[in-house]
Amino acid sequence: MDIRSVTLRHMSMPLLNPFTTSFGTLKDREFIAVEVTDAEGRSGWGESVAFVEPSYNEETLKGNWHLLEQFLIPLLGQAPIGHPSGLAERFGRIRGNRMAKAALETACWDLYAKRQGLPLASVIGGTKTSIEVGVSIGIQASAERLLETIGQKLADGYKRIKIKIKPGWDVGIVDAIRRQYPDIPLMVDANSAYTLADADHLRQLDDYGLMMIEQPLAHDDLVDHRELQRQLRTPICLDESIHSAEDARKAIDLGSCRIVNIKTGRVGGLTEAIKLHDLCAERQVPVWCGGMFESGIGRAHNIALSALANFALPGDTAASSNYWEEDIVDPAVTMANGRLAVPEGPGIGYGVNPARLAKYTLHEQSYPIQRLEPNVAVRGT
Ligand code: OSB
Ligand code: MG
Repeated sequence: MDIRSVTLRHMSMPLLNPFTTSFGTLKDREFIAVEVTDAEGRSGWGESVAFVEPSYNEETLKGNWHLLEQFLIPLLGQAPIGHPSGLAERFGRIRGNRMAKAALETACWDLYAKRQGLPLASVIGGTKTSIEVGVSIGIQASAERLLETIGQKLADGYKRIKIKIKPGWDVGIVDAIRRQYPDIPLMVDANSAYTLADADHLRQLDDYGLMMIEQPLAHDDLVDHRELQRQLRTPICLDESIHSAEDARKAIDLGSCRIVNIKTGRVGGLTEAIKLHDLCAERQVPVWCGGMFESGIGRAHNIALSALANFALPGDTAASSNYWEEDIVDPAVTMANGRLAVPEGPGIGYGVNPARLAKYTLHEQSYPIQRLEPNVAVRGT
């Protein structure tokens, strides 16, 4: 691929409804949109899902910008890029900072697929033509408000409901939901709000037929999750604790979880996400695609990834209308009967709308990539 420039845009899009988790409330989604452009003027798109504050993980929007500008974009220019599956290794000399890596790596995957004239989903081996969708609902002001929101999302057609929980907003709330909706596919996500000392309390959740409890314990823990899983009938799903296929192997071997949430940003890109998917498939551990309030760009990548066969459970890949008054892609991501179609057009299959992109851009910067002759010796490679 002959990549000639990378453009970073600091975006800010207002969420339709503020979203509260055990770690805070979000009103405007700020993120970095990454555009890579080749010699023919084709563009590939990715987005960094890092938040402004390091509250979900240690990465931040500004930290990602720094990593991209000072380290990752220069690495792109260091040697010719054949296939995007080679980028993970090239970025491997940089520790961590997986969301920054994923932002640039996924943009290159989109460009690669467009150059092949193929949908990204097929390029990565996806076989589904549509995917099942769930929805994640934040902590609400009251139980009544939550039940009302659940009712709306079920009417919209979402195939499973996930609610955020924290101490004081957990067993009682799940009980209230089950009284009204005894049979809906339901799960909870704690975003690390508990410790092993809460095991007795969390065991009460076993009475409610939940599909899973997501990330109950510390973001960096596998050992206590193992102990908790031994005490719970409800499957534990890990999100924050899994950064790679290797982490998943260890978690599965230990018995720390029975389900894995895959987020491309959290694991450093599509190549690692696919590896993680394949490892879990081999171990017969179902996976599903998590969400990070992506714009249409990241959402389109999530849809392509979810086309892989072992994405066996509905993901947090809701339609654009769940988040935005207007999305920055055309067409908006829409759902029919609880499913999203996997696009058939080249690359991510959604176009970025220039006017709406500009409207939500706070700041942008382009970085030229020096053209390399294939046989030029490159320092450090
Ligand atoms: O833990 O899955 C999570 C959003 C931001 C950060 C972390 C999480 C979430 C969600 C919402 O649950 C997923 C979405 O709808 O994009
Ligand atoms: Mg989660």
